[in-house]
Amino acid sequence: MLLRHSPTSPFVRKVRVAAAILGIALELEPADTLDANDTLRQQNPLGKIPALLTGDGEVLFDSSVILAYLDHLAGDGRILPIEPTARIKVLRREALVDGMMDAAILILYEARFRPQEKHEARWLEHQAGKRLRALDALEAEVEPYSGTPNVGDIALACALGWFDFRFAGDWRADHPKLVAWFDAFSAAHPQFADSTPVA
Ligand SMILES: N[C@@H](CCC(=O)N[C@@H](CS)C(=O)NCC(=O)O)C(=O)O
Repeated sequence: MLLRHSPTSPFVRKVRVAAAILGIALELEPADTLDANDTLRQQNPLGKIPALLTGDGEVLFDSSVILAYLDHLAGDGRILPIEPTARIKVLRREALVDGMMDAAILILYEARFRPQEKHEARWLEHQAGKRLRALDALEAEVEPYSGTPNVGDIALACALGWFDFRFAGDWRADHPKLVAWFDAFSAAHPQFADSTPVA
């Protein structure tokens, strides 16, 4: 299976970490989301990564769908619980974290796509509010890491690692429970470090 990727995308990292935990091999092919000639736009009309070419002609996106697919390949119930109450709880965590990353990415794109003098302060504050409220909510609800990873855990670890990379670890000072959780996740899964984003 071929993963269209970039080494710094937190959503791509979710897929790489899930695959590593489940023991599923993925081939990586870089994608340039800004290049109109990149085949990515034919593979995923949204032009976003991650996109997974499954090898049978199917292209899967987004990261949440890909993680569900990998769980299925690994025998079901490994990182996505089958029992409905647990499943919904884990999917809710993943949705909260993914939404937090979406907001953070929009903050980053404002700087990437618009010159400084055209930055829209109200829009940036709107997105920053989502990111901060989500971090606070996660700080309030996170339990000590269980050692058994699920899709919500994988998303959270990738988001926090990405905030270290792109936001200079600004989340750490006010979120000590998340810091402890992140340390425990990192220690429990040494393969997590293999996909640490680098500039
Ligand atoms: N909901 C998507 C979000 C993916 C996403 O935003 N990927 C970014 C890279 S981190 C991207 O491809 N951006 C290019 C664009 O928005 O055109 C997922 O979970 O996979």
